[in-house]
Formats: sequence, structure tokens, C-alpha cells
Amino acid sequence: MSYFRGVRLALLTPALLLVGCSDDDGDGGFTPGENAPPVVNITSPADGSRFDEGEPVALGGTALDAEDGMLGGESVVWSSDKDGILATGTTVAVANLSVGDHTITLTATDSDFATGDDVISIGIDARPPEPPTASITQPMTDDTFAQGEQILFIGTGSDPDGADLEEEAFVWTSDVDGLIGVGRQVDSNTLAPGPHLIVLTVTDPQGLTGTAAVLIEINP
Ligand SMILES: [Ca+2]
Ligand SMILES: [Ca+2]
Repeated sequence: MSYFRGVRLALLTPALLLVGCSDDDGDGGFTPGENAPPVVNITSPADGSRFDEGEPVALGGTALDAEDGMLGGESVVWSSDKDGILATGTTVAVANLSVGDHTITLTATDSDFATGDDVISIGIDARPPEPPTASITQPMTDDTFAQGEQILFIGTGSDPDGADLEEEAFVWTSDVDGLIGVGRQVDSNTLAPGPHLIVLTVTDPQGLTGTAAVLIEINP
């Protein structure tokens, strides 16, 4: 009786050891050969941050893999649900995010092709329109003219928002005589004698204005 029990125990022991091994597998994490995915953490910017259109957004994060250590370079990828893949590397700056709400994902891939990611939401606000610039090419301040002399007024302007400026956008006035003319280039021989503050006002399609001025003298 006791002999057979001993044999049975001896036969069972290897099986019990094997069962013990599979129990370890079930607990996970410590069995050689099992690959753990990278643990990814976005550290910058803060979730919910907002930025102006064109403003650089500093993206920063970490990707730690149990087997490979810290991941970087091409194995970490930033993407936006709105703009697609943005950049690779743990620390990058992007300045061309489109206006609107973005879900930003940092995805890391380890050497065994296991992936981990982290996600934040940020918003890009449309930049407010900017006024145009105006510049008077001629005449120049302190230029003097005889009464009745033909005076040529030439100006330039541009809009930082990229809008095309029509001829009608350029309006010339004198503080003495009022409206001189409309267009990038106008002329007049009817200015009254005396000093004139000549103002060029440029208006963009959004109704914003830029001005330039020169002071000239009309001799009687
Ligand atoms: Ca791994
Ligand atoms: Ca504008």
C-alpha cells in the first residue's frame, strides 16, 4: 500500500511542477518569453490646452518598455485625428496644426512590435485677422511743390492674411483738401497752398485698415 502511494507521488510530481508553471503564466508579466508593451505617457502639453493658429506646440512624452528600455526616435510617433501623422521622437515642436479640436496620440512600438499609446485633447484657435500695411513711395515728407504743379502719389500695401488688395483699397486724402484720389497711383494739381498731411489709407477685405502719412508743402 505504502509502496504504491510512493510510486504514484513520484509519477505525479512532474505533472504538479508543470501545472505550477502554467499557473505562473496565468499571473502574467514575469515569465521569460512574454513581451510587455511599452508604457507611454504624454507629458506636454497638458490635456485640454489651447493654442493660436501657427503657434508652435511643444509635444513631449516618454515611452518605457520593460524589455527595450526607453524608446525614442522612429519608434515613437505623434499623430492627430485631424492632421494625421505629425512627427516622430519623444520631443518635437509642430506649428502647422489645423484650426479645430485635435486628439493627439503618442504611439510607441517596441522591438517585438508591441505598441502602447497615450492620448490628449488640444484645441487650435483661428488667428484673428490682421490689418494691412500701407506705405507711401512718393511724395516724401518735406517735399515742396508749386501751386498747380502735377503731383504723383504712389503707394503700396499688403495684407498679412494674404488677401488681394484691389485698387479701390487705396485711398489718398489731404488734411486740407480731403479726398485726393483712389488707387495705388493717383495724381493731383489742385492742392491748396500751404502744408498738407497726405494720408494713404489701405483697407483689406475684412474692413481693417492700415495708414501711412507724409507731410508736404505747396508753395503759392
Ligand atoms: Ca516590450
Ligand atoms: Ca487682413
